[in-house]
Parts: sequence; C-alpha cells; structure tokens
Amino acid sequence: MSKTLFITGATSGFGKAIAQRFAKEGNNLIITGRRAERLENLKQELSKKYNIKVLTLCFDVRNESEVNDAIKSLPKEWQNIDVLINNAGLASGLSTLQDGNTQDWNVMIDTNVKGLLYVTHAVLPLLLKSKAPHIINIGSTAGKEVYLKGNIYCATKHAVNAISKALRIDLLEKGVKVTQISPGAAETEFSIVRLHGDEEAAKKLYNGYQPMVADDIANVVHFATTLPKHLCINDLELTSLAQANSYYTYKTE
Ligand code: NDP
Ligand code: 8X3
Repeated sequence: MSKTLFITGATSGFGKAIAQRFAKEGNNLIITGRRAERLENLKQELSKKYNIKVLTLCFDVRNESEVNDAIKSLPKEWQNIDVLINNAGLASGLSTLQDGNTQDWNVMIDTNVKGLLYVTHAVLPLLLKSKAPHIINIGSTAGKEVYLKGNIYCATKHAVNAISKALRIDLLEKGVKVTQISPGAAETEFSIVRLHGDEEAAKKLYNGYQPMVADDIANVVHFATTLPKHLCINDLELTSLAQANSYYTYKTE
C-alpha cells in the first residue's frame, strides 16, 4: 500500500536518492530543503515518471518558526504522514577543536540537532494519525566513534544517536517505529559542504577506494520500511566494503 513520506534534505545526496527510491514504489512524497529550484525539478521528475503526488516545502530546519509555519501550511490532504525521514544535515569544517570555527559549530549543532528536533516535534502530531508510523533518523558512524578533526560533527551525530534511542522509549506506547541508519563515508555533496566548497579537495577524500553512493543508503532506508508491523530495525550501521569503521579505510593510493 502506498505511504506518504516527509523527507528532509531532499535536494541532494541521500535525501534525493531516498525520494527517488520511494517514488519508484508508488509512494507520495513531501520533499523539503532550502533550494526551491532543486525541489521543484525533483517534483516534476518524480510526479511525471512515477505518477505519484509530490509536495515541496522550502524551509531551513534551523529556523523553528519557519519549520512550524511550513508544516502548519500543509493542505488537509497532506496531513497524514506515515514516515518521517530526518536526513537534512551537514558537516562544516574539518579541524581540531582548538583550531575550530565557532560559526561552523553553530551551523552543525543548529542543523543536525536542533533542526532534527524542530521537524520531529512539528511532524509528530501528523505522524501519530498513521496506522504504521515510522521515524527514520540518518545518523552516522560519526555518531558511534569520534575521529580526529571530527569533534563537533561527531558530537551532533552522537546526539542524533541519543535522540533516536530516547524517541524509541518515549514513543513506545504509541507504536511508532524509530530507526537510526548510520552510514560511513558515501560520496555526495557532503564533503564539498564540509570543505566549504572546495570540490577538488572533497573529491580527493574518496581516492583509492570505492565509497558508498546515495542509492546504497536509499535502498537500505527503503528496506527498513518493508518489515512486518511487529518488527523494527532500531539501529543499522553500514559502510562500503573498504571501510571498517571511522578510523580504518583500506585505500590503494
Ligand atoms: P548532501 O550535502 O548531499 O545533502 C544534504 C542535504 O541536507 C541537502 O538536501 C540540504 O538541502 C539539506 N540541508 C542542509 N542544511 C539544511 C538546512 N539548514 N535546512 C534544510 N535542509 C538542509 O549530504 P548527504 O546526502 O551526504 O547528507 C545527508 C545526511 O547524511 C546528513 O545528515 C549527513 O550528516 C548524513 N551522513 C552523510 C554521510 C556521507 O558520507 N555523505 C555519511 C553519514 C551520514 P539544502 O542545502 O537545499 O537546504
Ligand atoms: C559522514 C561520515 O566519516 O565523514 O557522517 O563522519 S564521516
């Protein structure tokens, strides 16, 4: 049966691939992000190709009133949401804490932690109307281990890990599945954003091994939604074959 999904960060990388994966299965989508033109293009592509309904919502997850206004603006026919995918997020900067830039820290904490909380809080009343509500948080291997120069990004993903566990407890009596998917390195725009637009340096990070691609994560996220009602993947870590964990990646160059 077709579901309605609310996906944050659908303009790029994992979020876009997740939207494409669920569209292919005939689900209806609310796709969100800050870049309106990308959202509109994706809406056109998916609604035509798969004959599904797509609604775009353009907002910054860091802005609490923008988040609340956007979700309050949903037309009645879009107020039943079955799956919330908290994917929007970023790393900003790669440096030791002593050399860190406090603006980078604010952006990461505001987006990855507070943004995820604002969206979850605002979407939950709509999600609770579903017969099979499911929240999927995109965490990271950085939420399990801390690595050199990862400090604040890792802290935000550790927070996502804690929030996912807390939500699972708090929502237990409501029958909401809460799944955390924790990927290792995947080649998206993530490293370009982390390195403040330096595409060449970002590309080099993936030299000498095969990282995951966004479709890998989308397939796993989709799988997590196909289980029987009584069964929930709580936490799932995935990496490319070349990566053992945050510290060890086998590179040939
Ligand atoms: P991308 O940079 O390709 O995509 C990030 C998405 O997040 C974009 O759609 C962007 O949309 C959205 N986003 C960022 N900031 C905001 C904001 N303030 N408000 C609304 N949307 C925002 O990266 P990925 O697809 O790789 O990353 C997706 C998630 O996966 C992130 O949470 C990341 O931390 C996590 N992750 C990534 C890994 C990787 O190696 N790539 C590994 C593990 C986890 P827009 O700019 O249009 O607002
Ligand atoms: C992104 C993966 O290894 O850059 O969450 O932290 S990593």
